[in-house]
Amino acid sequence: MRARHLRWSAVVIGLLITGCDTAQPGRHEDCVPVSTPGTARPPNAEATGLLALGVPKGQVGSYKGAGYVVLVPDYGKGVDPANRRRIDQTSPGVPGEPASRGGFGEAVATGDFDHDGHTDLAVGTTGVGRGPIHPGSVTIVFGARGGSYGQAVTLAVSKDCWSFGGILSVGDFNNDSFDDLAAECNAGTVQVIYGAAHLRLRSPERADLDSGPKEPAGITGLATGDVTGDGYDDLVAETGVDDPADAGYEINVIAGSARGLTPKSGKDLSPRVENLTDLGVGDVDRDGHADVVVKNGSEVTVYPGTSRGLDTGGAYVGFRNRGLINSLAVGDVNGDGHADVALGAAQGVGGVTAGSVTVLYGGASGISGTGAQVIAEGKDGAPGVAGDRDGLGRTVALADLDGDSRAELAASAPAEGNGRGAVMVLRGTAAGVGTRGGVMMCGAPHTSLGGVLDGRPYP
Ligand SMILES: [Ca+2]
Ligand SMILES: [Ca+2]
Ligand SMILES: [Ca+2]
Ligand SMILES: [Ca+2]
Repeated sequence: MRARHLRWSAVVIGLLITGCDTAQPGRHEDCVPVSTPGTARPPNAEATGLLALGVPKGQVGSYKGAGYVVLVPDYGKGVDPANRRRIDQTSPGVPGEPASRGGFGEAVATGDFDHDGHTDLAVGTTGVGRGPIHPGSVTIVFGARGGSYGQAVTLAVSKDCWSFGGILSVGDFNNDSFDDLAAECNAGTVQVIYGAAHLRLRSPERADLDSGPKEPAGITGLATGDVTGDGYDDLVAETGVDDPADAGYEINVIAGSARGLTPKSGKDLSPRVENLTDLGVGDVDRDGHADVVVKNGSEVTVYPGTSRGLDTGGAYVGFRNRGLINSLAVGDVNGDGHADVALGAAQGVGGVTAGSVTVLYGGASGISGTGAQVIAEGKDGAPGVAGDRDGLGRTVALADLDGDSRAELAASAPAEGNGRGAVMVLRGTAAGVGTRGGVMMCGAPHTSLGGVLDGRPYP
C-alpha cells in the first residue's frame, strides 16, 4: 500500500556533524548497491520472502526515468541483496519498451496471483510523466523456480480509468487461494483483478468498485486485511472528499465474500480524517478482527474491526508523535499474535531531518506508546550513519521475509546520498526489531531508492 503524496540527542547531533555524507564527501556509507542486476547464481532453494523496491526514476539503457524494480529475496537468514533481480521493460517476457520518464515501478505489490507457489510481482505505472495519452497500466510478472522471472502480462487500462495502477494492494478477497489485486482506477474507483490459474493465457476477471465517498477527490491509500473476521480479506480504501464544508479523507471497508469484493451497503461506518493519511490493517488487539490503523498528522488512530466493519465509536488515538508522521505499516514484529505498527518520521523535529522509525507494539488493549522502540541509522547497532536530510522513514514496510512468523522492518531514506536513496532492513525478533545484523542497500545516483517498497512472505 502506498499513500500519495524525533527525538534527537546531543549524541546523534554529534554524529550529524562528524559522520554524514555531506560533511565528508569522499566517504560512502557501508551499503550494498542494488541498482545493477545481481551477479550471484540463485541458490538451489526457494526463498522464504521477497522485498520489492520500485525505482521509477531509474535509468534503463539510455532512457532516463524509464524505471525498474529490484527484487531482493530472503532465503530464511535475512534479505540477500547479492541474489537480487532487476525487472524492467527489457527483461525477458515483460511486455512494452522502456521510455524516458516511463516510470515503470511507480507502484509495486507482491502476491501469488496464479497460485503456483511462486510469488509474483505486480507493477503499476500511471504514465503521469508522459502526458494524457498514457493512462497507466499494470504488469504482472510471474515468479518461477529458484526465484527467476520469465513471463509477464500487462493489463490494459479500462476506458474509465485515468490513474490506473497508481496504488496497489493485494489480498484474497474471495478466499479461493489465488491472490487478487486491487488497483486504483480513477478518483473514486478501484479495479479488482481476480487471480486465476490461466492468468498468463487470457484476461482475468476484473470488476470496478466505488471506493466510498459520494464526491471523491482521489484515492490516496489502499490496504488489505480481514476486518470483519469472516475469513475473506477486505479492502480498506482511503479517499479524499471533495466537500469544501468538510474536506478530509474517508476510510471505507469494502468487504470480501465468496463472490469477491462487494460494494458497501447498509449503515455508514466510514470515519473521516482531516489530514492526508497512510493506513495499515492488522489485528492489534488479537480479537479476530483486523483493525485499521491510520496516521492523522502526528497522531496514530486505531479503528477497531468488527463483523459489520469499523467501530468508529470505539476509535482511539494510540500514539502522538512529536513530529509529523510520514509513513505507517502494520505487521507482527515480535510474533506474539498482536499486530504492531511502524511509523516513519522522515522530517524529524527541530530541523534535524535524519529521520527515524518508531515501532509501537500491540497488546490486549490495542496500540499504545508503551514499550515503543525508536530506530535510527547507527543507533543501537543499526546499519548506516545518520545524516542530515537523509529522511529515514519516508516509507516503511513490515513483512515476514525469513519465515519465522515475525515481521521484518524495511525503512527507506530516499534522499540519502544526494538522492541515491537507501533501504534498511532489520529482522523481527521476540524482543522487537533486532537492530544488529541489519542490511543497508543503496541505489544509483538520483534514483531515490526506497521511495516505493513492498514486502511479502512466500506462499
Ligand atoms: Ca505465482
Ligand atoms: Ca482470490
Ligand atoms: Ca506483536
Ligand atoms: Ca521474520
